[in-house]
Amino acid sequence: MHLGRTTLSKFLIQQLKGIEGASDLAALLIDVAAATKTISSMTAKGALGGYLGEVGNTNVQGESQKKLDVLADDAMIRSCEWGGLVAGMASEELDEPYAIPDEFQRGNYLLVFDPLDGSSNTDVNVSVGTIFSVLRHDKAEAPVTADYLQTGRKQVAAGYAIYGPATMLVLTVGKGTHGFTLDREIGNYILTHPNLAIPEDTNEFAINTSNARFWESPVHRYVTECQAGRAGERGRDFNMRWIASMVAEVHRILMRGGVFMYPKDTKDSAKPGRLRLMYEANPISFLIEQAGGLSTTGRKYLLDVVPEGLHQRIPVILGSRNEVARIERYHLEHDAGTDRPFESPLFNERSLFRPEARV
Ligand code: AFP
Repeated sequence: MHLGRTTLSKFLIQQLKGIEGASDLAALLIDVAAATKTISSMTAKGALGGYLGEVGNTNVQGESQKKLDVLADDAMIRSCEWGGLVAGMASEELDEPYAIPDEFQRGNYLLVFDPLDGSSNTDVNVSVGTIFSVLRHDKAEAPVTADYLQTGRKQVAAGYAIYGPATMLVLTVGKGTHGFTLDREIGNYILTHPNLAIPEDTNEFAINTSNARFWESPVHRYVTECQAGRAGERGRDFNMRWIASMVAEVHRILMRGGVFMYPKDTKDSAKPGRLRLMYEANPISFLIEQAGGLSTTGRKYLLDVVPEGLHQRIPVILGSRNEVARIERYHLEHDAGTDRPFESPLFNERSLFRPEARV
């Protein structure tokens, strides 16, 4: 692979050699990439394109739709519906799966996507992204919702585009996780980050700490230990980040390691987590595992979760292998009742708050 000269098309031809349906899958990923270029140009124009602000209604998630949510959803559908490659599509923005119009042939893939993740950030100019997942559909009949409910292990491809200072596409077809940067002058994605590998250890965690009162105790235990820094259990200082755009958090973790947590919490009993399994957690987990990281609900690998609904939410803890394994151990110890009574390390024998420690 020649960095700086390998285009997405060339890369896919080389990566997909010997994979069943290689040419159709490559063609589909090129169509997805084309949609992300359209979305990139819209997010880059911002207010100048009249793309900011709300549409004025809510989506199936009960969240207010941004104009860019709808435009990005439309870009993904228009780019991928005509090529005879997909049997159907499912989107965060659509209550039901999208049926391919009769005028177009159906193919053997299901495309599932969040057209604009982090869209609450669009009006404040923070990086957002498109997340996509590709599953197979080997039936002649048009897919029904149940055909989409496959575990994450069944994905044949997954990726995201991140619309940041640079627009990048990060994807996997099951042979590692690779990053491409959009060269706007030639309108092509160029391979710039082949074979991404997440460091096994990290000193950086990402979680929305305003939800701390809703967390389960294993999460409390982990975060409190990180906050205690070198005076506490972990004996080293940690850093925290929270961008409120999952794609941006995950991209940082793929680039330099870290842990991202949107865990199960008691904020809303109807929602075991905030993130959606089919078009956020599963594709991202595929990328993370292919880059040597771990992705878990806290109690099981995310890619092994059997979906129950198209818009199902799920707890997500992912990133650097050794830290995620520690957090999972804390969950298992909690469930087994073997975790020692949790005391804040700020007041233990090594704390800074001992009388003689006061200077
Ligand atoms: P939006 O797409 O509604 O902005 O939600 C983004 C997201 O699903 C994910 O990208 C973030 O990590 C998470 O929500 C942020 O959630 P909080 O707003 O609760 O921090």
